[in-house]
Amino acid sequence: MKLIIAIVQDQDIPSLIDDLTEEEFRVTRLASTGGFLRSGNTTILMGVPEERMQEALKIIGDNCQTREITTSLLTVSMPGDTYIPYPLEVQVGGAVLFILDIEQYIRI
Ligand code: 2BA
Repeated sequence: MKLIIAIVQDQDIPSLIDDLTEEEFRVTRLASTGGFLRSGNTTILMGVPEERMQEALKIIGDNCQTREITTSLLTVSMPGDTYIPYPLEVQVGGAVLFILDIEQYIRI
């Protein structure tokens, strides 16, 4: 058994959860926030049998798109304590995955 921790853009979540649950994967979703953009994203937790890992990764890959996001997070400081927003383009996603070995999976 493996644990997939996946950080996914909110827009991709409805179709991703539909496809995973349709294929009888168990999923928990948590509201999360990216440290860099400081905007909402979703973290999903999935306990997956090893023999179904490729299937799970394919569904995640098929549903999570890469997007270019323009943010004005950075500022340029000017004389007199004035800060001018500086547009910055970043590429977000598809999904960021952490995959861990699970010692035990118990449902009582
Ligand atoms: P954010 O931290 O809001 O980052 C959004 C996107 O901004 C990142 O996309 C990346 O392209 C860029 N970025 C992040 N930190 C940066 C930095 N210090 N300098 C320049 N650009 C930076 P992704 O890499 O696709 O990450 C999407 C979200 O996944 C992140 O949102 C964060 O919530 C999570 N994430 C990514 N890598 C992570 C890691 N190593 N540990 C924990 N969370 C991670």
